[in-house]
Amino acid sequence: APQRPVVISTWDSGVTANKAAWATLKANGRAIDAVEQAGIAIENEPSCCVGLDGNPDRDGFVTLDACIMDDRFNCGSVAFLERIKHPISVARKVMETTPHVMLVGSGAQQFAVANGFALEPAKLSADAEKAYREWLKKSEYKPVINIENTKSTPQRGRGPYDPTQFSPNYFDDGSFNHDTMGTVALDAAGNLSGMCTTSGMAFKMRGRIGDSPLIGPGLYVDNEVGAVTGSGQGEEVIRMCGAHTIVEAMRHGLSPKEACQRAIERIVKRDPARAKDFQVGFIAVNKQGEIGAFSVQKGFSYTLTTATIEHKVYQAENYM
Ligand code: SD4
Repeated sequence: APQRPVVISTWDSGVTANKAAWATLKANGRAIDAVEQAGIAIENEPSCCVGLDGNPDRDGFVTLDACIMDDRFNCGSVAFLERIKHPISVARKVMETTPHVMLVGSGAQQFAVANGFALEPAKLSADAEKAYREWLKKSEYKPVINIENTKSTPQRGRGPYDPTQFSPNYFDDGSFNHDTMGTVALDAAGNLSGMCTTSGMAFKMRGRIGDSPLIGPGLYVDNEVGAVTGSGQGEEVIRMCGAHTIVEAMRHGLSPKEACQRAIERIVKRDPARAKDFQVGFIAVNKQGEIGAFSVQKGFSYTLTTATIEHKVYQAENYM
């Protein structure tokens, strides 16, 4: 018999997300409501990594990306959104009250404010302020030689864009300072939904968005098959259309873990040498309530909650 309800979130901070989702799921609530609650909870969590407490872009501004998808291919997304506390709820509003899927930047902010979301002060959290000051030191003093012109985009006097500074989230000891939370859930009625919310890669170029607000790469839900989201270097996920690729692999018979593994292998295969320097991890749940995860590097964890498993954190298997 299918195991349901079930909810799985990226990382160990998935405990916060799953607790919020479970309150809805255990009361026979809908998966779409559960995953939105997961997003709200994690965007509220000052010790976490996403939402307005996250790290800023290289110009010092926090810019948020989020998306949500239900069991009927309805989806909503916001990207490059500033000064709004709950991008996941704005994404849901886009899904439910507009003819569009995605709003970005000032348009997304205008839509949020028109729908009653407060415009928060443009202020960094203490942790983000500290991290940004640290980053600025290196970015100012580290000379960058021989990078191609396309990557040398001077901005506000901070010198050329240094690609070696772009993945500061992955450390040599294998730990990973993530900034994205994704949740996928199967509810008691057997319907799937998912969400993803992020402040994006720390110290990204201004205006950059990753995979996390993109329906297809960062999140995909097909209610006949399964739901997938992930975390990590967004550019690598976008080019392989990660989440959708995994849903399709499950459609063709792979288990959630096998499907995640196959997508990770494809990402690594493109450039195995470069793959040593970035992290990507996926989580998946299928229509039967089976779950799986796989990542490039060690250190990717996920949190699982079912009727018998109470917010338990597991390490995903990995390629390296
Ligand atoms: C991005 N996927 O903006 C996000 C970053 C991330 O843990 O997942 N960090 O590319």
